[in-house]
Amino acid sequence: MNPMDLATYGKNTWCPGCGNFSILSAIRSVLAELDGQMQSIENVVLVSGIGCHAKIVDLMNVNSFYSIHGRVLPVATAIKLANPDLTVICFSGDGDSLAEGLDHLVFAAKRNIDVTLILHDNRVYGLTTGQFTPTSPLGFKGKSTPNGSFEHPLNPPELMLASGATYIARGYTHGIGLLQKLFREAILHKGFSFVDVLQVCVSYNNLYEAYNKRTYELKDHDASSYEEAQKVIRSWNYDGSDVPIPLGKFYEADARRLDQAYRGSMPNALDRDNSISELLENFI
Ligand SMILES: Cc1ncc(C[n+]2csc(CCOP(=O)(O)OP(=O)(O)O)c2C)c(N)n1
Ligand code: SF4
Ligand SMILES: [Mg+2]
Repeated sequence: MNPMDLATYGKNTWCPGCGNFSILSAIRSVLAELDGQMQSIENVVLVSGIGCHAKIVDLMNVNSFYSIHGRVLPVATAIKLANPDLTVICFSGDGDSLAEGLDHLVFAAKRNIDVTLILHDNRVYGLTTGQFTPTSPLGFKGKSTPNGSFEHPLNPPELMLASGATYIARGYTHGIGLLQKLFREAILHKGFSFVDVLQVCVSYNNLYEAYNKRTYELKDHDASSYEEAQKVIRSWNYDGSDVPIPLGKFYEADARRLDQAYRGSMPNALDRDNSISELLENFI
């Protein structure tokens, strides 16, 4: 399959220079490559939230569900539990999954549900034109913080490590080769996989210069060690300090998954021989 086989005639309204173009290109090539290797593209479902990031599903000729702001993971969880044979990939924003949808993100990691979440982390509300988000740096000046934000940013990979995610990585939209590698690994990983993508929003939070100067790719990092992962993740706290920013796979582990456990203990929801009353009997 050719990556352009996954293109649509949808109108692309992203600003010229937006980092979302790299995410789109990377996911198209990875899914085209995995088609047939992993399973057919017909068994892949994309789920998005609401924001500039979410428009990606309009541009992908793949089954998709355009959900509502903050609720990408409840929809993805339901799809995976109803049909565990599907590969479910979520596209979410930093506002989407770290503000309104934060509890869903923590619980998806805690449950280790076998879905992938790609976070378009532009560290701003892009679609609503420039308000600060949980990953905006201290002092960020935007529409809702004209005098600068007073809050310290969250460190999403650290939150994911503490919550139980079993694949955690960070990419940057100026490094498409690494993005492809991380997307491929995350999709093939069995369990909750989280890829934080430093996605530059050229219109409201243009961090190209800082990221080009400070990002580096991890070498000789032991991703099987929780302690090593914690150390490298904590080496940059999304603040404005001039420290190097590591990119790559931080952590990968094998652990019990919700979809596995659920399938073992509940009748298959897709089996038409199971009547609703039979299913409900499990809860009495
Ligand atoms: C339930 C609900 N709450 C709030 C909004 C308003 N809203 C739409 S997009 C958005 C912010 C998007 O920011 P982010 O998730 O970071 O995505 P980006 O646009 O930066 O890709 C908000 C607050 C909404 N549409 N629905
Ligand atoms: S507002 Fe920002 S995130 Fe949205 S399309 Fe434009 S550059 Fe991209
Ligand atoms: Mg955003």
